[in-house]
Amino acid sequence: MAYEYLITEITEQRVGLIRLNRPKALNALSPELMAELGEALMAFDADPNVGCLVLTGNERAFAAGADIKAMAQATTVDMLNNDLIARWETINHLQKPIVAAVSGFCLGGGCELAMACDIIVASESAVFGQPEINLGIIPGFGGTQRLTRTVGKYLAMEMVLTDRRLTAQEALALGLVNHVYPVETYLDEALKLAARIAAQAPLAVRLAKEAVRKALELSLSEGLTFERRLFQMLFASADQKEGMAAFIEKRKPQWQGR
Ligand code: DAK
Repeated sequence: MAYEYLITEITEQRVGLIRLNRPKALNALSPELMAELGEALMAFDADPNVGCLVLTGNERAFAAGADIKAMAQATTVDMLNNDLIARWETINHLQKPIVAAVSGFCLGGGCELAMACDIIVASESAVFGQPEINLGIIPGFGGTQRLTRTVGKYLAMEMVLTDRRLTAQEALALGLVNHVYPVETYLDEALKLAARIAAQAPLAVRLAKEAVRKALELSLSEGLTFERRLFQMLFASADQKEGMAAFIEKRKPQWQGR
């Protein structure tokens, strides 16, 4: 499908790549772009030829936030509009893992979008921040919640209250990103990582993602019970039989996704 604000492709390694493509506006996340992103995410999530997704921007900007020009005159009712929220929330409902490949500005809604992904690969030029306070607003898509759970209360407070920004190396040290690579290679490295995931048993990948994400929401005992149920469920899959038989027979497994 052709998009106006995105470039998408499926690689030979079963990775669904989505590039945000509003370079002149530093990939500001307009309602139109977010509508397309919601569609592209859902399409790749449903596509059996895709095992893992990668979301990226360009070298200068992953995304400099939600589109301020599109939001400047908005009312509370506009902001409560279900359609708008749904466009942003699609990423929270993906069954397949999604890797953010971040370079340059990763600010406001851009940082929140990256944090909504499952793994973050950054270039050395990436800058993470929540500058909403400069606009008289606060983060609205997880910037006070996901960021705090990752970097802790005190730093999150400083970032949200003063627009303190993190370099890629700081983000790496804080566990906000998985890897930092040179600008020339960060996207290839993100694609390689996604390809490794896409080569695994699809059902196990899906349930592993679900279980790890639940760890942030459930108590330990609820989480352990949840994990055990998913673990037990996988013993009904052909891929569990195949994976273990392949190990014993010293060969590569052939996954069927069922
Ligand atoms: N929105 C619209 N346009 C933007 C933009 C943005 N966020 N960021 C940059 N641009 C545009 C600039 O206006 C400029 O356009 P022209 O003037 O050329 O037409 C072009 O991109 C290049 O930007 P600059 O000329 O400013 O470039 P610089 O290198 O000088 O500066 C910058 C780069 C990233 C430091 C600067 O552009 C900047 O500060 N941008 C704004 C960053 C920001 O404040 N971001 C947070 C926005 S608020 C929600 C979901 C999401 C959100 C809230 C709720 N729900 C689902 C409820 C998120 C809110 C936000 O993200």
